Amino acid sequence: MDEETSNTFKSGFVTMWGRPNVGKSTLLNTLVGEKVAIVSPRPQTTRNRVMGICEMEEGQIVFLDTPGILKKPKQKLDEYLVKSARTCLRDADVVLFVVDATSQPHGDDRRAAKLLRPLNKNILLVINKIDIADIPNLEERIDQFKQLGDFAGGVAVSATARINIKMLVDKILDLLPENPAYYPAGTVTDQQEKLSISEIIREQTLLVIRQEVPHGVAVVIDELTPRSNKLTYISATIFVEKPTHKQIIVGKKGEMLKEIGKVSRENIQKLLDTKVYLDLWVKLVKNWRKDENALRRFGYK
Ligand SMILES: Nc1nc2c(ncn2[C@@H]2O[C@H](COP(=O)(O)OP(=O)(O)OP(=O)(O)O)[C@@H](O)[C@H]2O)c(=O)[nH]1
Ligand SMILES: [Mg+2]
Repeated sequence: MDEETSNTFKSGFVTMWGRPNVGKSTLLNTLVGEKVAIVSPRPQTTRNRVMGICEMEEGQIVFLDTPGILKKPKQKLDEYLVKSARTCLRDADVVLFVVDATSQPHGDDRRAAKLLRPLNKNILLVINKIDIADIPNLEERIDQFKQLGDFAGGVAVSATARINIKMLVDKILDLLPENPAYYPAGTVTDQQEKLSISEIIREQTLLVIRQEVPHGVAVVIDELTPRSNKLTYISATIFVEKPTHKQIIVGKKGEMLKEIGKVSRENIQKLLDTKVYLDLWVKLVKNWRKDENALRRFGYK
């Protein structure tokens, strides 16, 4: 290798793709080394394109997280999610097709794979959650996933236990074009502060609604005012679709809302590096996922 090629720098966009709940956002956070995307055990956690950057000597990788691809968009919000996910594919130099090793390929994996076919992109198959995939025939399962598309390579990983992450990064770098960095060194995400804060509150809310499908939750920051270098005042509203959800989120004597507020505040303090006073409200807006105006108001347009 001559000196010039050994010094090449690579940079490009890598889109996370796959059905809901396979661990795309968790993997993005692991690759970036910081929590930029929210994660929950419920499907359809991610709603916006989230960008996170991984930097190393050999290059800069810009990861784009997408909402998991849904079976059939039923609501206006679902249509928005699919559209937002597909936009991220357009810009991708490499696509990570993420699947869950703990279950067999299912219809949603096939559907997600099918959307990649006409694109003519380099796709890496990423088989995630191998830390809990306690099956004797992992090889066989990997072969089943390989049938879903035409992959430039594949790797079995664990986003939470950090297994084979370096191997994945190397495979991505191999496929990226030689380019100078797209973003200044040290950039981690382009996410606006307000959005990061509302996502932290939405994550904590999803974590408390155990028994109900949480898709009807949206969070809006009504006010964000630094009161001094040391204190930021934030007022936020959690919107829900059903009276029962409101009851669950508020909880007995407001206990649940207090807990959501407490953990959210701790996380927001870390993000802003100031003390935070957080005022949280819960409001009912029936059927907002079908309502264009509400979607716009909640930032999904
Ligand atoms: N054991 C284990 N759990 C994981 C791993 N990666 C993700 N998870 C868990 O899987 C669940 C879903 O993770 P997310 O990162 O929110 O999944 P996602 O693909 O982004 O989901 P959507 O945003 O809904 O499309 C969470 O409970 C994660 O903690 C892993 O490598 N091992
Ligand atoms: Mg996600």
